[in-house]
Amino acid sequence: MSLQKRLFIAVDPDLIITNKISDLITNLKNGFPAKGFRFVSRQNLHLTLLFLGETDVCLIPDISKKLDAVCQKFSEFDLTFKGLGAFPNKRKPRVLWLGVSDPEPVTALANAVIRSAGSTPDSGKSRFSPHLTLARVSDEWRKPSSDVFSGIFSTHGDVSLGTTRVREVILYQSVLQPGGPRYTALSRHSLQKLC
Ligand code: 3AM
Repeated sequence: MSLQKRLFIAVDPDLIITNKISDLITNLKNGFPAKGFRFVSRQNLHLTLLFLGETDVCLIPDISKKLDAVCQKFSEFDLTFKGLGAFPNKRKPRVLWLGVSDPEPVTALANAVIRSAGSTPDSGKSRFSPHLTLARVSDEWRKPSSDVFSGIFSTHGDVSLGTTRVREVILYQSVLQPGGPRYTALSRHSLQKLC
């Protein structure tokens, strides 16, 4: 049996934005102390470009090579985190996320990463919607009557956390553990420097 790792490809917010997101999560926890939220831990905050799932380890060098090739074609860019959103909707959220106000560069990068992995952007599972996951909501809390969610969106819906410079794309391994996933960077791929 071949060895597999659970992989995904992401970009990370810089330290200043990570601290601000972490403060926002603390505010959400204090303002809406609902047991049904599983907030993302500080060290796991990232914006996923593509989830690869269980992948044969012998494919990792090729994935890294393809990410290098993609990153040679893209320059560093700015990403501004703004606004709370939810999947599948704000009334019965399963995932609570932080949006971006300038989606074009990160979407172009994600679509190139998706293509390099052999998928077609904008088709079903691969469709990219830029977001940074803040929390996951357990099923018993996904009630339409819950005023917790309307409170969250009316208080923090327009939150504006500032801009991060995206300088690299990271191939992560995700190990699922009872206390939450542990993410390890397997390779880092620099975008082209801005002059
Ligand atoms: O950063 P987000 O939350 O968008 O939701 C998981 C996370 O993305 C996603 O991969 C990222 C790192 O775990 N993910 C996990 N399992 C998934 C699956 N089966 C998945 N995405 C699609 N299909």
